[in-house]
Amino acid sequence: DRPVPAASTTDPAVHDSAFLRAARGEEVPHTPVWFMRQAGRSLPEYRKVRQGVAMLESCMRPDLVVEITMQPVRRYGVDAAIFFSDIVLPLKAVGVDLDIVPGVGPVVAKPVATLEDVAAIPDLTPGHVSFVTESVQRLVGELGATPLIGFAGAPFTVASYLVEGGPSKEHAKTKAMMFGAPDVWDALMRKIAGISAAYLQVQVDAGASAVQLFDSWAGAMAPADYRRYVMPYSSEVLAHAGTLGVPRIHFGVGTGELLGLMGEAGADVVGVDWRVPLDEGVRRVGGRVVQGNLDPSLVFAPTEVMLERAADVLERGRSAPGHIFNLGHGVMPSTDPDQLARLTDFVHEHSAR
Ligand code: 1CP
Repeated sequence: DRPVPAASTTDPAVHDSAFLRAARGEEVPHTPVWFMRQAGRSLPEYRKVRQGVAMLESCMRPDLVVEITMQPVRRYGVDAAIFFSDIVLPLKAVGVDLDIVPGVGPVVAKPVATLEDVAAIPDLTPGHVSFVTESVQRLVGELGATPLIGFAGAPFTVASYLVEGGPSKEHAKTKAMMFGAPDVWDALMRKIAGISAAYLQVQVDAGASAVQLFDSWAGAMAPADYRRYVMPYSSEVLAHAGTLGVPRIHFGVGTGELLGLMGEAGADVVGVDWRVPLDEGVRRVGGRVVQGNLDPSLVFAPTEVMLERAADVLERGRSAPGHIFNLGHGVMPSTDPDQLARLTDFVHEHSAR
């Protein structure tokens, strides 16, 4: 009793794409590949269209979202596009006072500390993000057979920005709330889970054919605390996404000890960073499909070294029911796009069945 598939996945070419076949654990003509943060500062064509346009403004302009999302698809021939946006965009859309500051990241004007602060954050309705609906619809038309991945931030990672007020290494205030004010924590995590679930649904309703939940900073948690304070809320988002009929990818950084739980949270595909050998990752996620996991720094090595390591990742990925090749985290801005072009071609050729 599979849920009703989204409109885009009823397009047979998209449905049978290597990316979606791999995500479902089916046979593939080659291992599909895409790169987290494939759009963005590593591309000269991105820097050009972003000139004079602030990050969040660019996310709200369908012409720019479509162009920027298409750029890496055109350049590399990757097997999937990822919607150009940011994990804090839905908060901005509902009215949270925040900005993405160049060279810093998301900065929140009034960090969240109390139940009143949480209550002041509105729930997300499709009307808040009509520009997302329009952008996704236009993109799906342009992408043809290439699937579009929609995404949202997982509650913990988004909460960290809201509570800390900006990027943080230690997440100390966030953990202080988690351990010291569990009622506020629960209210905040529920609020974000609702926003992220609604935001994913908007993207799938408009034509996205897979979703990725980014819990980039989940690796800051010990497993028992992850299970108690983080996992239930991510599960809520993933359960809702499960009703939409598209594969769900669950990703975090430094999550070696959490991979089993991240799979159990309700993911079809678990992203593995480069610190865990991919075949070991496959064991830890309990036979789920995996995504990853070349060290993003390897693009700075000589090409033959990078490709040798990519071959090793492909080999280890064969122990999974399905493997989607990716970097272990996002493309770094100083990456040479020609290296990613060579990497894409290599993955396609080396894995051709
Ligand atoms: O591949 C693509 O097209 C990238 C689209 C994308 C995605 C998936 C952007 C654009 N942001 C994100 C998600 C995101 N944003 C994550 C999860 C993914 C990850 O772990 O890399 C996180 C943690 C953020 C928060 C964020 N936004 C940061 C990190 C700050 C920190 O805490 O260290 C930063 C620097 C941003 C800004 C941002 N988002 C996206 C871009 C291209 C940029 C750079 C700003 C710019 O180009 O002006």
